[in-house]
Amino acid sequence: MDLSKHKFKADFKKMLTEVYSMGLKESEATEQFFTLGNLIRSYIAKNWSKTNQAYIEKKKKQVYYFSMEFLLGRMLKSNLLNLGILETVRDGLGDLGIDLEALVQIEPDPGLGNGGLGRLAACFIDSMATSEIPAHGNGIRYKYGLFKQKFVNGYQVELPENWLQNGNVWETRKMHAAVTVRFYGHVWLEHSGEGHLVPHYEDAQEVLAVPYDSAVIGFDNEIVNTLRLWSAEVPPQDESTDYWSFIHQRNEIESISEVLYPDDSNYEGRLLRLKQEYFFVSAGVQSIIRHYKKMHLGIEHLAEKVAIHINDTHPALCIPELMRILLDEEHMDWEHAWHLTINTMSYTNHTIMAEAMEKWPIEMIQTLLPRIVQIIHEIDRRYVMEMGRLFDSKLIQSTRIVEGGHVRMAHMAIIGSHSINGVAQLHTNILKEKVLHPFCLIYPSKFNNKTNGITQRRWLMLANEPLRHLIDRKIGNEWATMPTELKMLKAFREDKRTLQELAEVKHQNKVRFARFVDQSMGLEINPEAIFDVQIKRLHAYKRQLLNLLHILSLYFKLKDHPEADLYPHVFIFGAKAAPSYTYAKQIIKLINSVADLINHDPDIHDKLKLVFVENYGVSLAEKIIPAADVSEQISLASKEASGTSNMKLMLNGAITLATLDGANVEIKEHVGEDNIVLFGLRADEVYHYYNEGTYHAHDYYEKNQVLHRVLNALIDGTIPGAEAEGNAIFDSLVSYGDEYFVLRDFDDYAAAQGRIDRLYRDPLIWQKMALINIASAGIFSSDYTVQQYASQIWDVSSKVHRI
Ligand code: Z57
Repeated sequence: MDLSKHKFKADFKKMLTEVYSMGLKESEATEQFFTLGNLIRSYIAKNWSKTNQAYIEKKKKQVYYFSMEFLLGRMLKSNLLNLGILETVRDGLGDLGIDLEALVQIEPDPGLGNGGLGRLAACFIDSMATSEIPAHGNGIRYKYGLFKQKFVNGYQVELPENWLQNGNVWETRKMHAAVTVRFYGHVWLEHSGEGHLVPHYEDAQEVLAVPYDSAVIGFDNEIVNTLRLWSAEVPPQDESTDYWSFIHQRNEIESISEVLYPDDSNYEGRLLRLKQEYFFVSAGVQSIIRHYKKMHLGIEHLAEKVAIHINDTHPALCIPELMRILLDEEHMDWEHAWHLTINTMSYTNHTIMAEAMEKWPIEMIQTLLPRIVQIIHEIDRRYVMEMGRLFDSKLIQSTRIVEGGHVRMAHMAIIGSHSINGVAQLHTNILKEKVLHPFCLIYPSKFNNKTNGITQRRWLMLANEPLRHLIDRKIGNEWATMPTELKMLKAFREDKRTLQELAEVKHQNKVRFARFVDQSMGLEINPEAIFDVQIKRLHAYKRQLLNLLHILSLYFKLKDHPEADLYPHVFIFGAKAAPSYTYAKQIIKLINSVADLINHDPDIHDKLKLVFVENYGVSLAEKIIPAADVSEQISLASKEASGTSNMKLMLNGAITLATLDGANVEIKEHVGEDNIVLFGLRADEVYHYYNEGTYHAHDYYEKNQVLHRVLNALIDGTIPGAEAEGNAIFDSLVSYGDEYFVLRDFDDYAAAQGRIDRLYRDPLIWQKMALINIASAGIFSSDYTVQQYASQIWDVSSKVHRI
């Protein structure tokens, strides 16, 4: 938008007096932040309603992205950047004696997600608005986001994250758009006068779903889409309501949108979680139908104008909920309703891990959602009947929805959608050939791949301004919306000056991060060292342990040979563990204890440091990623569906140290073997071990001297403070089979780390690798990912930029 600095300063001062009756001098950062937020809202108001009107007038097909999680991160700078007024505002505030960065800190980081899945949804809504896709997010307005992590004596302690404490400037409560969601009670079907069955409900609990809308601003294109998050409230009561039963009801109802479940890639079958899932699904689908009817096209054209996307199985109840509305409220016959439902729905699978697969007990759904359970049974019955004519009964039994007293949500999502996609090529292949192979025989054409992506605007333009300016000087700024233009940087691969400038940018970011570590943890780290980064949820399959065992081996090497030729290293971890995931919490404690040991050992100096940052999340990622030299992507091959921090780190010039898992495979294909450091088992080798049952972890303990010593350190008192954890982890590796092949991959990993150490010593070689990584990262922009969803799954228009 057009905004002169002069006008901005006048607007800002006016808003400050209007909202706070304050002059500049009396105001503090909090008031200034809210003032700026309100000003931004006033700037976008017109385009927001213009966008919505245009969608209705042009009768555009709309996409609704249903996700339990939207891990947005702070929105102030992102909104300013997308509006094209970041520099004007920074400058204008500066004139008024206000530091924009100080205001940025006031905004709470809305942690409405756990990890990759939630952050992907946030990247997608940014990219969808920028790509001019008529698409909106639909989710839950949790009162408490993901817990705040503290380390107390090296143990993870969880604290509530009250992000709404001071209000949320970006949201608008939309009372008139509230809908009612029904739980519990009894339902029976009766013939109506017009010859169809209508359901009657008795004793149902009614919950009022109130939407809070936030603007999703496209980059430099006047588009403003909507993120709609639902909050659970008590419906208006009449005079007959008993006061105390009302209070009781209120507590129960408001608990629905109270808190985000802190499990990532892990299923916990809690009733409240099921309530959450149906709550936002029912509210969202009802509100879509209400909105659709404004176009007066007739319900039979729904699938031509609406696409509903299911982010993992958490919103899979969309399928029976849409059926319910079409059958019970629109009085459509089953076949017609089913046809519309399938054509409307599409589903993304994000994992092959069995423990993450949702399986809800049928009685639980029966009690909570009596009408929905009838519809699920009928979908299942018809599937068995109709497919039973075409395929053998074993295949049908293994793919049906209801089995062993449970509803298999992935099966429902596949049967009820026209598209199912994996999130990286390898992941999609494993789905088709292994995990979902039976479905692939039945519905081969439903399966497709959409490799994940990230938004380069947040993860480079905002997080790494020094690099952004260097790139702009070299190749211009078209990469803001045409990210593969970054490939033009390859022309500078032999240009010593550019490589030197790149090194200086990285160094500057490392100094900045080192200052942060010093201030927040009282730990000095050397910016000349290799900054080796592993940032992601703590999960056994991601193998933070492999990294840690190697760090211990370096430590012992330095103890035995203080003169050993090791390039100085700082190993940086950031990770939250699910509160109920004991093993992950033991690993956190062990890492912290090893950090204590190494960081305080006077023999080690600054050859080796271990930093475990507290409370890793989007805001910390924005600090760490620009400072990273090495990107640890070391999951057991086949287990990480895609990964997305691999893409963010590469985009910021880190070298990937990786197994051939998830999107690492595609990163390798784009940068070439010389610009990535690979190690470890391949996915097919892992499956081979499973089939043959020939992995014997204990042998690696016995035969590998380095490993033997490192593993013994876990149980012989070498690591003070983590005796119990050391023993449990030792047993998991040595005695109980080492489920994720940590010991099998150890030697190969250590050798790969050795290659990193040698490569880093030649700055020209290293910076050339970094440059090629940045230049090759454009293809992993979520702009391209959502454009492919738009054309290949949703059948909606988008502004497609040439790849
Ligand atoms: C989650 O963050 C992911 C998968 C899940 O099934 C759940 Br539940 C949460 C992650 C995958 O582990 C990553 O590999 C992937 O990059 C990310 O989803 C986004 O697709």
